[in-house]
This record gives sequence, structure tokens and C-alpha cells, in this order.
Amino acid sequence: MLSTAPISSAPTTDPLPSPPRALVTEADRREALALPLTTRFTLGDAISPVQQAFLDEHGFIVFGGVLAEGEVRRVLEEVDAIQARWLAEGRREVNGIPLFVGKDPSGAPYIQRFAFSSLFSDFLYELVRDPRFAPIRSLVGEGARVGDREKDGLVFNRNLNVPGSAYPRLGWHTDGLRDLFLNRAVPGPMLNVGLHFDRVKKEDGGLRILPGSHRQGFWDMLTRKPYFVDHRPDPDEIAVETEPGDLTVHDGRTWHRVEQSPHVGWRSLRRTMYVPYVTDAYAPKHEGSKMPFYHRLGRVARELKVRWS
Ligand SMILES: O=C(O)CCC(=O)C(=O)O
Ligand SMILES: [Fe+2]
Repeated sequence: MLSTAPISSAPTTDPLPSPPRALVTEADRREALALPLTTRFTLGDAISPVQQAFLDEHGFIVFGGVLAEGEVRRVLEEVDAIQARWLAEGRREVNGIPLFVGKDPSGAPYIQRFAFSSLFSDFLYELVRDPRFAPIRSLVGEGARVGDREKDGLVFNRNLNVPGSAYPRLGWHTDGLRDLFLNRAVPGPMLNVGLHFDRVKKEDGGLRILPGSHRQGFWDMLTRKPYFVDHRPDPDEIAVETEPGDLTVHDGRTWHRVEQSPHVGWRSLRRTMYVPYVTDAYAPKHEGSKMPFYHRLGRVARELKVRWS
């Protein structure tokens, strides 16, 4: 029988050890600026000064092959198991965050955005605490913890382009504004850490970023583009190309979007997992938590879209 309770006893506030932040010299900065924007870095025991400078300058960075092939496979299996459980339960939301439920190429229900995934899989819970991510946590800040129960928790996305898809693409936005809604305070620096599970080249759609847009003022963060409804390519955007197992970090103030795949069916599948490493005051959610306003809006838009496609 399926149990409906998440792993309730797991601790979620312990800060994890992380090495100190790299010190960046002017020479490191020049070296970082001379690198192509498509550079895939290697994640070591610490963030190198050039890697830190690249992120500071451009607002994003890609590390190649952070997860091994077997780990990529295992994560995908865990997510399939969570889907089976949630569909069997008829689950529509977790801790007040709606699941995006669309259809797969055969027309069967397909969960396209999972929230709080680490509360439903011991493997995922342990994976996001692995020592290899310690340097990434040092980017986020001292004493960063995994927000298993905070914000939307560990998010897993499956973008798919089929009739009835609930999540084929995502319009221009910054992630920081969401924090503004949640905290009612002007957000400071915040980093989003993503793991990628498919080979996505520019011509396959995927993540588009405006490099350096994290250095804009707050006014531009509010008004540069209409949030979420604008899907138009920008002449200054770059495509973030990924291989399965790659890790990306982007600054919460950068403008970015997800371009719809030109392919149709399973060929269009793009899977990502966003890890909430957080440093702010502990604010856990629970099954009675109220759905944030922008998720309410999004849900109405998705339901209309799925119904009419
Ligand atoms: O799919 C991605 O890589 C990015 C998704 C995203 O921007 C978001 O969920 O805020
Ligand atoms: Fe985003």
C-alpha cells in the first residue's frame, strides 16, 4: 500500500559544511572575461577564482558532468516512482505548491513540475547533501542548508512539447521577484542551482539567459520585460547548452526563460532539477500551507491551456 506521509523525521535546518568563498583578483576577472560564454567548467573541491569571477560577471555558470551516468538514471527512476505514487493518490499539490499535470505523448497523465521531491525520496534527500556540492553551497553563502521544506522545495521539471502539455516552455522572468512576493522585501543576491538530465543544444530549445542582467538595477528587474507572458527571443540572450549530469548556477536577478522545443513528443523532453540551497530565516511549509498568489494564477492559465489544446 502507498503511504501518503513524506519523510517527516528528516532534519531540514542543519547547515552543511562549505569551503570559504574564492578571492577574485583583477587578473582572474580578466581571464574569466576572455572565456567564451559557452564554457563548461569542471567542479572541483572548491570554486576557483576564475569560476567565481565568471559567475560574478555573467550571472551564470555551467559545470559539466557533475552527476555520473548511473546517478542520472537513478534520479529519473526516483522521479518516475514519485509520479506513480502521486497519480495513485490523486495528488494536486504539495505543501500548497501546485503540481503541473499535463499529458505524455500517449495522452496519459504526466507530472511536469514536482515540488518538495526530496521529502518523497531518500535517494534525492541524500543526493542534494552530497559533499561534491559543498563548493556550490559556498557560492550560495556561508551556512547554506537544503530547503527541503522551504519555498517550493526540491523542484523537478519535465518540459515536453505535445498537445496537452502543461509545461512546454516558460516566459521571461527573474527568480528574485518571486522572493519579493514571498518575503515582501527587496531580494538580495540569491542563486539557483539546477541539475540537467538531457542533452539540450541551442536548436533543441531550453534555457536562455541575458548575461550580466543580474547587475541591472531593481527598476530593470521589475520592468525590463513583461513577466512570464513574453516568450520572444532577445538579441542579447544566450542558450545554455547542457549534457545529462551538468549543473548550472544562475543569479536570481538574471532575466531568463525556457524556449519551447521545436521537436514534438518524447524527443522534446527536457528534465531539470532545481535545488533550494538557502541561507535566510527558516520558513518551513506543511500540507496546510496557503498557495502563493502567482501559483494560483499559473494554475488557472495551465488548466485553460490543457483544456483547449
Ligand atoms: O527549466 C529551467 O532550466 C529553468 C526554470 C526556471 O527558470 C524556473 O523554474 O524559474
Ligand atoms: Fe527561473
